[in-house]
Amino acid sequence: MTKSFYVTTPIYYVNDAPHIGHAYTTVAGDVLTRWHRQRGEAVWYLTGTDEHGEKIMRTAQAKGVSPQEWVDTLVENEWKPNWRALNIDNDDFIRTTELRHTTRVQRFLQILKDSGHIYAGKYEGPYCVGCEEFKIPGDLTLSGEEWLCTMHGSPVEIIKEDNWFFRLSAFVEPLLAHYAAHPEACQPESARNEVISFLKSGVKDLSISRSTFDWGIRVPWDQDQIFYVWFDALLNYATAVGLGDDSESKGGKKFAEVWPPDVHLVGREILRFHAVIWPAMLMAGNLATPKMVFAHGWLLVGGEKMSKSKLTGIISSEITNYFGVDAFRYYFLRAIPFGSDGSFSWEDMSARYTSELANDFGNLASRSAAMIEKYCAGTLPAISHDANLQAALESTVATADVAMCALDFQSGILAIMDFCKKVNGYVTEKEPWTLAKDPTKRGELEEVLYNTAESLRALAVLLNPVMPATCEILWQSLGAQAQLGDLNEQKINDIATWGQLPEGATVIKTPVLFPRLEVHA
Ligand code: ME8
Repeated sequence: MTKSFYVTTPIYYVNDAPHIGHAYTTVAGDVLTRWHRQRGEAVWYLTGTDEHGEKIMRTAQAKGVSPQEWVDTLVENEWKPNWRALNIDNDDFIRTTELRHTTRVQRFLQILKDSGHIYAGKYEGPYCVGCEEFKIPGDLTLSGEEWLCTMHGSPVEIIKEDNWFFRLSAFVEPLLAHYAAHPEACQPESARNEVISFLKSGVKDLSISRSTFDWGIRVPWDQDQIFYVWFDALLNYATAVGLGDDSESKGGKKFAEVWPPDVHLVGREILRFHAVIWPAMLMAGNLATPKMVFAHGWLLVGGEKMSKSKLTGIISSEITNYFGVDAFRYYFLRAIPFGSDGSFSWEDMSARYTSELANDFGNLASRSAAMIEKYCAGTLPAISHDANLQAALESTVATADVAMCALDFQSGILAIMDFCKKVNGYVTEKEPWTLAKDPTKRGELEEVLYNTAESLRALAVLLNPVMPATCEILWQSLGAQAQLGDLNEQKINDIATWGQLPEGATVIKTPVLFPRLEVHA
C-alpha cells in the first residue's frame, strides 16, 4: 500500500467564530494538499475543532447554554460553513466531542498508564485558561503584584490539584536525539532552535488531568478526573485515522495508510505542544512521530497577534466579500513568507490584487480569449512552439514544485507569477493586434495566439491549488476540458509538456476573472 501524504491543521477552539488567522493555516494546508494531489499522490487532509476545556466551558456558561449546545451551534453555523466558503477540500473533520475520538483517547491513555508512563501526583502552579496551559516562569510577566500570561496579557490562575502526570521528562533525551537525527522534523529552523533550547532548559513532567470541572474526557481509571484538554486535543491527529483499532478494521487500515503524519501545520504559539509533548506521547505509545511540524508566523494587527480574546480578529468574509475567495487564498501565502509574521493591510492587498491578479493574470486570460474569438472565430489555431516560453515554463514548474513541497508558498507563487509576466511580455512584444492587420502575417498571428493559450493552460494548472474556482473558469474558457479532462486531474509533472491544447478547441470569453475593485467605503 502506498502511504498517503497526511496533512493536518490545529483543531481550533470553538469558543468563538473563526477569523483570518485560522483561515491562514487552513488555506495553507489546502493549497499544500491540492498541490500534492496534482502531483498524483494520495493525500489525506484533516482539520477539526477542539471542544473541551475550561475556556469553552466558561464561554458556554457565560452564554447560558450547555457546552455541548454551544460547540454544536458554533461548529455547524460558523466553522464548517467558513471552510466551505473558502473552498477548503478537507478529507475529514474531527470534533473532540465525537465518540470516535473520546473512546480512542481513553484506550490510548490506558495503555500509557499500564506501561508506566502515567503516575499520580500533585500540581500547584499557574495556569492560563486562554492558552489552556500550565505556565512556567518564562511564560509570565509581572504587572504590579500580579502575574500575567505574556501571550494573553491576562492574569494566570493558581491551580492546586491532585492530578495524573505524564513522565514527559523521560523523553527529553530521546527528543533531542530525534531532532539531531531529523532536523527536518521541526521547521523552520528558528522553531527547531526554540524547541531544542526549551528541551535543554529542563522539562518537567506534565499534569494531564483536571478535577475541578468536568467538561472533558473522563480518565478511565479515575472517574473524578478528566484529561487535560491538550492531552485530549493532540490525540485528534491519531484518533481521526483509527488510532489503536484492529489492523483488519476500517480504522486500522486507515491508520496504516496515513501514519505517520507528513506535515502538522501550526501557529508558532503552539509549537511546544506539537514538537515536545506530542512526539513524547507517541514515543510512549510506541508510535512513529510526525515527519514534520511546521510553525508558521502570526497575522498581526497593530503589531500584535490577531486574536479572538483581544477582539482583533477579522473574519474572512469581510475580505472575501470585497476581493473574492481566490484573491484571499492567494494574498496571504503570496505576501507573507510562510514562517514569518506579517500584517494584513487593505492597501497592500488592493495593490497586489490590481497589479498581479487583475492586470497580469486576469487581463492576459481575457485578452487571449477575446483575440481568439475576434481573429479565429473562437477556434484555437494549430499547435505551435516558442522555445523561450517553453524553456521558461519548464524552469517555472521545477522551481514551483520544489518551493511548494518545501512549504515555501511565497517563492512557489512568485515563480508562477513571473511566468505569467513573461507571457504578457511575449504578447506585448509580438503585438498580435498589429499582425492581425496584415493578411501575410496570418501564420505568425496564429502562432502567437496558440502559444498564449497554451501558456494559460499551464497557468491554470499551476495556480489551481491556490485559486481553484478562478482556474476552473479559465480551464473552461480555454476549451481544455473536452480534450484534457478535469482540471484537478492534470498532473504537475506533465504541465511543461507543450502542445496539449488541441487545434480546433473552442475558446470562449468568460466574465473577467478579477473584476476592477469598487472604491472601498
Ligand atoms: O490553539 N495568525 O486553537 P486556537 C496566524 N485548540 N495564525 C493564527 C492566528 C494568527 N493571528 N490566530 C490563530 C488552539 N491562528 C488549540 C489547538 S491542536 C491539537 C489544538 C491559527 O483556536 C494558528 O494555526 O487558538 C494557531 O496555531 C491556531 O489558529 C490556534 O487556534
